[in-house]
Amino acid sequence: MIIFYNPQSSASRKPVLPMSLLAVGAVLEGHYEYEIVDGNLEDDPLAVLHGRIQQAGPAAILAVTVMPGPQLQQAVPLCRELKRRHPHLTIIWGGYFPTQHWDVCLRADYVDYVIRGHGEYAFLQLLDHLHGRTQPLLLTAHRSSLTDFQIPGLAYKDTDGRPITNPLAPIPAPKNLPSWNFDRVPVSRYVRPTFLGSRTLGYHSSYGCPFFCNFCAVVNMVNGRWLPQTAVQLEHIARLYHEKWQVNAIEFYDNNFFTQEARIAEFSERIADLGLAWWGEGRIDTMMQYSDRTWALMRDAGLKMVFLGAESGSLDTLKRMDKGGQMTPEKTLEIVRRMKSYGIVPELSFVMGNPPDPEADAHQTMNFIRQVKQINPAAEIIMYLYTPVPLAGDLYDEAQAEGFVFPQTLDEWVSPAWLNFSQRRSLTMPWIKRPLHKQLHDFERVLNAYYPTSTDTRLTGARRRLLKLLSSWRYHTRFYRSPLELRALHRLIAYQRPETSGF
Ligand code: B12
Repeated sequence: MIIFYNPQSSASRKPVLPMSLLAVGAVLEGHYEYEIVDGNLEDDPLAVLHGRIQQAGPAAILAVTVMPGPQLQQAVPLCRELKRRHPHLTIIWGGYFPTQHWDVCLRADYVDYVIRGHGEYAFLQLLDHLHGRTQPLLLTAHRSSLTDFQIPGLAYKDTDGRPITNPLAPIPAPKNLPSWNFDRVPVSRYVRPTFLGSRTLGYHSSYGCPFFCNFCAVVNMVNGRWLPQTAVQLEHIARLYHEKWQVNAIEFYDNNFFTQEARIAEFSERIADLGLAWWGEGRIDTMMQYSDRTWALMRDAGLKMVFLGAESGSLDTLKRMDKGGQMTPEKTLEIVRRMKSYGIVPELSFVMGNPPDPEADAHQTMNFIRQVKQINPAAEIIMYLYTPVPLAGDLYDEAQAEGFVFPQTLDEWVSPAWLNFSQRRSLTMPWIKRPLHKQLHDFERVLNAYYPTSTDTRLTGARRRLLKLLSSWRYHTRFYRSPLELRALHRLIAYQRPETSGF
């Protein structure tokens, strides 16, 4: 029996469909018994898992998906305790965190295996191995040893307990993978109100991203590959969501939903009659190449907002990020203008405070953001601090040169300082000096007051006007320092940032 577990991501938000586990579970249908437990829906996940493991007996396998941040924070003590109570339990981790930090995970005695990258087939192969259903590829004296199997994407411990990883598997093509079995989760509990619509649900329709930006964790996962589902498959999902759960808005969580113009144009045509609102993530240079016809089709099919990695107002920084393609700050301004004419909101994310000169970098981008807002005040701005991922490239090299080292144990990863790091809120990165951090914070506060987000559905017109009025002098004089009055006002009206937590 395989018990999948999705650790709680955040107590303060309504949960997102556990897509990773639906995807991995789909390939087990008809081969293995499994169930999905979601920590976001349970009051006492430890008790629930303990009970299920007891029921499942000695062959129980606990398979956990782990993102950095709150999920890791919950997964560590939970897995440690479950292993203590059930020493024969096999615990397997997969997802973004273990993909990158597989060796640290395997050094913990409560993690037996790690599946790296898109794990559908690797997981199935590992299960076959653990259930004695595979033949070793090489016949050696140690027939049951994993070194005999070379399962791509598997990381495991050698006989001395040392972490070892096989190379990543090629990413599976989502269009050929079995469909998710929605009966495995209580879907209606994941339908939530957002600024897009009263009944919003998420989906993920492609794997990977064809770019190699060296601040992005996706590169470690897919190494520059991008494989989509077809427009017909996407239409099928949209109709299913609409008919079965009365969904009126879809968030496409793909790393790069808009990579292929033909797919998006066809999808837009196919779902135009549904009256859905939708959102996705894309690249500025890619979407600047879209024809006017495609932009009009997307608008008519209900596209409301696109999350775009603008990253920086400096061409030099973009180059150092290996942003690739044809990205320039001018392109960002062009797309902001173009989207305004279609009434589709650009949600621009920026990575602030990049080494080696974080001060200059941050100031240049702050000024750039002002230019963006001048062109299109509706543009949403999301600011992150640069947080390294273990990838070759200028930024990571420079971070290391400044004394940056990743934690070597899971306990250190879940310490408060590193949890902040994982959520891109860390104050402790060697190249970010406290005053710069404060300046960025202050700027964000003034900007959010002068241009209140459209994604907070509870912000009434009067509240928006009040925020704008009180922040106006600061914005115009660029006096951002210590905006205590705006902080108080934001608290009073419980201002909410867009989907992410920002700084
Ligand atoms: C949905 C999502 C969330 C949801 C939670 C999802 C959940 N599980 O409950 C929410 C919105 C809560 C969230 C939060 C955060 N997220 Co998030 N999230 C995503 C997102 C957009 C999609 C993940 C997904 O479901 N993909 C679809 C599935 C099918 O793919 P997958 O997850 O990669 O799963 C495959 C493999 O990873 C693997 N696999 C995964 N799990 C397992 C488990 C087992 C057992 C096995 C065998 C295999 C396996 O196989 C799967 C199938 O191929 C990704 C980006 C992306 N597009 O992938 C970011 C992403 C994972 N998030 C990220 C981050 C940083 C966060 C935060 C920690 C910080 C932040 N500020 O955003 C916060 C936490 C904040 C909080 N308070 O909780 C980063 C991770 C970066 C990194 N360095 O690793 C990502 C990559 C975004 C990014 N580009 O930076 N997130």
